[in-house]
Amino acid sequence: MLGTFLGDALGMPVEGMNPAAIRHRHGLIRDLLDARLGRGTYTDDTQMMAALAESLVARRGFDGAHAAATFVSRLDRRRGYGQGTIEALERIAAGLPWESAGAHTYGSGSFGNGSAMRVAPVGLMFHRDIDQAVQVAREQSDITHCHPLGRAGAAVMATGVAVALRWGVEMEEGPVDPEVFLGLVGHGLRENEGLYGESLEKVRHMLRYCPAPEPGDSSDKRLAAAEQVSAVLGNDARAFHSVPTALYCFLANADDPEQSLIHAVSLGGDTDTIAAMTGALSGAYHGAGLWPARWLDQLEGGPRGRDYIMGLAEDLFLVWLELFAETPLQPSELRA
Ligand code: R7I
Ligand code: MG
Ligand code: MG
Repeated sequence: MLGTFLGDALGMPVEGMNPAAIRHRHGLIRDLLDARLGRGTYTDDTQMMAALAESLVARRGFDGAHAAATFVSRLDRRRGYGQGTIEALERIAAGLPWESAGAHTYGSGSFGNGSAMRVAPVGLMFHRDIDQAVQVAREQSDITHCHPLGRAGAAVMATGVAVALRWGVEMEEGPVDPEVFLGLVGHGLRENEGLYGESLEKVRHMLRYCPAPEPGDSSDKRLAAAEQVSAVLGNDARAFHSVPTALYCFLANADDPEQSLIHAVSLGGDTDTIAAMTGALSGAYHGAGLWPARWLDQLEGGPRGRDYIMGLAEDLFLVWLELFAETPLQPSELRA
């Protein structure tokens, strides 16, 4: 949850810029930059993630009507929400049932990344039962993003967070095997979601042929690699052009959460969201202890800022402990 916030805050100031423009204006972004609402502030990505966590805690599990009402009550337009999400939340506020509020957005429901960027708490809460994580991820997507490709993006991200958390714990942070990881992430996909299957294949390919930059790499080499990754995997606000990119950023930098976010932001496009999703994966794997203090110190405070998010994570953990700590692991072994 902190990883979502950090990636969001690091990427937000350059959201929408391409990799060359980012390099020209800022060089390699390693530190939180000044922004419209101030350095270290969060956007819709963190706000919706927190709202979902609040609802999971309050209802001790997923309750669609409650989660939808929480999204509505937390809506703050200054935080840069996607248009489809705003429309769905306005319909819910006007009394439409949450199951159908987003049904006609963009014709047949949104496939934006809005329901994937917020889903980390679902992956955390249901990490012992990945089928359930996938199911809840799809249900919470329906509130705003009911296009099959939007739902699948949320399912893939929740699975990624669940597997990353389990890998960190069960394998004692042993090195992540990208083949096994991506195989598990693809496991919950349905037949009509083949596009994600292809994307996961492209992630494998890019990990092999375009690995993370080395510390000594020239700025030109980094830029060429960033342009290649964003061209092949995508870097825009469509779920299928950003969820696979976040998986790549995590897997290419699985031993170094700080670098995973720096790498994600360098790819340009939907930088806050790709970095937020990368942060969710890196944070689930490593825990909160490896994030740089210079970033944590500069995160927005206030009523829904850093300390609040950390407290919310603690609350979610306590609910998990009470309800799910005894749940048998499904699948029982990650390597299976
Ligand atoms: O998904 P959503 O909440 O947006 C999240 C993004 C993140 O980058 C946040 O940081 C914030 O900046 O917004 O909002 P949507 O409007 O549902 O979807 C986002 C984008 O996906 C839209 O602007 C469209 O470009 C694209 N999109 C679609 N395009 C064509 N047809 C989503 N669904 C469709 C579609 O059905
Ligand atoms: Mg945002
Ligand atoms: Mg974004």
